[in-house]
Amino acid sequence: MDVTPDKNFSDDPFRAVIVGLAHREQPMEKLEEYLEELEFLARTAGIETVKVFTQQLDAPNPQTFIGSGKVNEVAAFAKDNEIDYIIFDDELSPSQMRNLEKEIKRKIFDRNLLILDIFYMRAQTSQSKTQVELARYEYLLPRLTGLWTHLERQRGGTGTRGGAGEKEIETDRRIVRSKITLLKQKLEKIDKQMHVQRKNRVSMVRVALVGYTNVGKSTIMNIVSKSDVFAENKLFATLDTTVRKVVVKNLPFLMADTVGFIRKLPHQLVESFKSTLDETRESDLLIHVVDISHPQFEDHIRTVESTLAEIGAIDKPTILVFNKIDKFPEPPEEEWKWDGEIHPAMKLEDLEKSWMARQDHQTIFISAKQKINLSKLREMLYDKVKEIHIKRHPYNHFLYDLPEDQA
Ligand SMILES: Nc1nc2c(ncn2[C@@H]2O[C@H](COP(=O)(O)OP(=O)(O)OP(=O)(O)O)[C@@H](O)[C@H]2O)c(=O)[nH]1
Ligand SMILES: [Mg+2]
Repeated sequence: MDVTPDKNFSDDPFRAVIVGLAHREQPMEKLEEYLEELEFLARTAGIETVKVFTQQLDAPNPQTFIGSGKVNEVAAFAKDNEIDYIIFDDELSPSQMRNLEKEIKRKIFDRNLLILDIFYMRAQTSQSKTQVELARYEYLLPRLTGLWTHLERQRGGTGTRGGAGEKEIETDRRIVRSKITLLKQKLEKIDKQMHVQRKNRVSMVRVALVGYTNVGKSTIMNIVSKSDVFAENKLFATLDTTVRKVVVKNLPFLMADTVGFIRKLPHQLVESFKSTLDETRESDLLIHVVDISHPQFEDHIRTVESTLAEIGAIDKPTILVFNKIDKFPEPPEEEWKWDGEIHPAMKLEDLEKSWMARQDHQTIFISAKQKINLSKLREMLYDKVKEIHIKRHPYNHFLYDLPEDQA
């Protein structure tokens, strides 16, 4: 079989080709945005994108997703350019994956698999490790092919190629099925413990930071709680929920930093991350953080809201925090346009006006990095949390005495 030998993580980064398909439901300009995000995801997984292929079809090809001519083109490129992986932006059916692998002779990833791999690399606690492992096995089970072999299974994350026959694959399937059963049992046990832990702190108001990945949730958590949560310019820097006790003035409450959302989060992941997301579901107040400097921030808001709806956490009081105003790309003066609607050539000032005018959520514009408007955010948090706190504890227990000058 035409596959080059394995690489180690210490070697050069893995080399990949990205493939995207524009069709009736996904026009080319949307596709280009999505592929940019896919490239960022690949980079996060330590994979370098060497080339991007796109194709326009009426609908995906049921056998190979893209057309057969394009398959040959990708295969030839992969052969001539030492390509390790072929990454597709959309979910591939098990048979599409198999057919593509047979034709191109490279390991095929789709967006889901890539996200699952990144989660796998990032998982820290036994809860998130178990959750990701379970989600990954469930996704892989119908997709086990010659190139996803027993080696793959030991290694777990991205990497490792080798061939295997149908018999070996059948053995693999059996092993994977029994692993799934074991992981589910393990997770149930962990979930029970976590539930008890959460129950033990019900009396304090609980606030959860939610939002698209890489918007600055952990940075805000660090500043507000003065803690040290891992934040960096990579997707899914945070997988495990971190909860900190925060005190603003005389008011203590709990603040949770949670996993970021992304477009097309694999269903298996949302399923198995339900308990991590319990922190969000059980919180009293959401801080929905948005990266206002990102050209697709409105798409991001929609993705976050629909994921929140999926886990049953949408109807909560919410503060909408537009972060990274320092990076907001102001349009050139001659393009300024302001008619009360939201559109691309808007100044930050006008964007603020139109969002502030909306009644559904409280809104604030900040820069966590440049420390702009942070005291206003604290103030807003204080008011909201206090409102919830007083409703819950009308006799005021837990509120510390304020120093005289602040009373
Ligand atoms: N320019 C600018 N960058 C910021 C700001 N806030 C955060 N960042 C940067 O954005 C990147 C992502 O920040 P994180 O706090 O890790 O974001 P997150 O939402 O926790 O990301 P995940 O945990 O990966 O979902 C980091 O490189 C931050 O330094 C800001 O106000 N302005
Ligand atoms: Mg984070």
